[in-house]
Amino acid sequence: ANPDMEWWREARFGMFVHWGLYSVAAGEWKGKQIDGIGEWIQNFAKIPNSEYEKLASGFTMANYRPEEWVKLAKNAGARYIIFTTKHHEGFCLYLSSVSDFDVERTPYKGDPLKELVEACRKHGIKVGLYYSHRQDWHEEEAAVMEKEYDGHYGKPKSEVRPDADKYINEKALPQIKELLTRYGKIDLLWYDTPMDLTEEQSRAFVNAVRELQPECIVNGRVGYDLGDYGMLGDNEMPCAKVSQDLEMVATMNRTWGYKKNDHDWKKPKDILCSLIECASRGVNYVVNVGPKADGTIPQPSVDIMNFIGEWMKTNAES
Ligand code: FUL
Repeated sequence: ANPDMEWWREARFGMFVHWGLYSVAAGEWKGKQIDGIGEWIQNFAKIPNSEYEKLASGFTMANYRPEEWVKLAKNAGARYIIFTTKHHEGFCLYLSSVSDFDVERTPYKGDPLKELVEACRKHGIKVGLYYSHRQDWHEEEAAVMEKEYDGHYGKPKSEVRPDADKYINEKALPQIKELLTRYGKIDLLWYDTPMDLTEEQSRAFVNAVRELQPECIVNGRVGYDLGDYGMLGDNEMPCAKVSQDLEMVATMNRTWGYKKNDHDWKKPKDILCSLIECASRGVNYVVNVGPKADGTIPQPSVDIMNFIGEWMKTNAES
């Protein structure tokens, strides 16, 4: 049975958070600017794991104030947050017993995911967890380092290592279980880039959620149309009113993960217009912030969220 989609349909607006070791690199490798979206830097700059891992010591989270993040979202009118628990780089933003490539390698003492989930609950914000279920560049079987970036969720253009089962059974599914059993109620599981997964493999990721938390919604990018709502590309807006449940995910500049030299911010008014356009078409809009390694959200993103909040005060129904 599918979960009740009511809260999600009513929400209409969410905030994405992309945070990981790529936030430490911030778009630069060995003094060179690396083109493209920041969270793909390991792939684009072909950084070996042994070197990439060292970024963990710079992931201080020294100014991480999850409650401030949650308030930023809430004040803007967002009803849910989607947080990268593990992006394609394979690094876990929580304490995992399945892999030691996790926050324990950072100077931070604590579990950032636990703290964020608690802050969300306290302020009545729904919790969405992003988990890269196919790509994991840290694991041999799931590395997909050869892929050219071709638009996020389609079939890979070039060679992929075909046997994902080991990674799925020994890392991905056990970690999904951790995420769904250790942090209380999770409202949304957000999978990404199914690529060459088989239907059976995608189904296993849906089933894991159904078994452990039947009320938890699964997004469309789990693959094969098995999720609870449809799928769009990154920054893709449907151009007409739709009858299907859809969600647009959007960046505020040209990257999801923090890049210190990306200053190409969209205008607050344009982001607000996208949100309104989505809502008028019956589509959810999820806007992204990419915090720095210390946990601070870039000021232009804060300004955009606050701009939306101001508009909400006078224009939106509560
Ligand atoms: C894409 C990913 O490959 C990007 O890095 C980002 O997470 C975006 C939201 O989804 O498919």
